[in-house]
Amino acid sequence: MHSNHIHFWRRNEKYDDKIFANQLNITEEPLHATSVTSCGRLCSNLRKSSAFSFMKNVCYCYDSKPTDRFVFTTMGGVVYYSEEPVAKYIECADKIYTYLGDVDLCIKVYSDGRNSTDAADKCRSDGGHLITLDTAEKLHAFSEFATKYTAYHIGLENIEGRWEWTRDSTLVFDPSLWNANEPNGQSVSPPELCGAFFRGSDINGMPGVADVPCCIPFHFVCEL
Ligand SMILES: [Ca+2]
Repeated sequence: MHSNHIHFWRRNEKYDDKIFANQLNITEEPLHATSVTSCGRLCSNLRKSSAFSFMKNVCYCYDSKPTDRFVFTTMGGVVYYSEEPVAKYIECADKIYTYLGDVDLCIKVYSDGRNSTDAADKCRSDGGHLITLDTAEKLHAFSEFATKYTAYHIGLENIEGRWEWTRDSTLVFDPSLWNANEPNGQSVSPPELCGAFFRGSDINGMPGVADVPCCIPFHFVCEL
């Protein structure tokens, strides 16, 4: 699954009054911190940090959560925190995205026109990506939000003749997602090397994807 969940520190009394240093600590020496909050902030800035303990001005950042198997030193007054993933729908609401529970997608539709590169940049600045609509279920779920006869940039690109989802190139592109008569390479210069969501190109208004020029500004859809 995606590793895009944000995290927060949760107080974990279970390991209070214990120091797990020398087995789990990320830095050789404990860090100096003036409060639990600043200790948490220091540890958040260290890659891989997923737990910490704090006492007075002494802050240990751990690279994994202690378990009962680990050796510890007893030290009264130590408080212990560990990192917990935030549920996706909470993260979604925090960033003013819309959560589509049926397909577990957290999306935002932008209606200012951008080319594919600028659209991807905007999604990244939200901490996300251009949306991956790799299944018919996701296409249909998103189509509720899409205006008919309007193209939306999504995270699909033609890389050396192969259609790839930009977020995860190991996902296999399902050709049944194409709109009727797509991909048609209608424009030659610029070539149609980006995939866009489009609804309404056939008589049933079925949602699907179409090949479009990457440089043309369209609405776009980000997901977290
Ligand atoms: Ca086309």
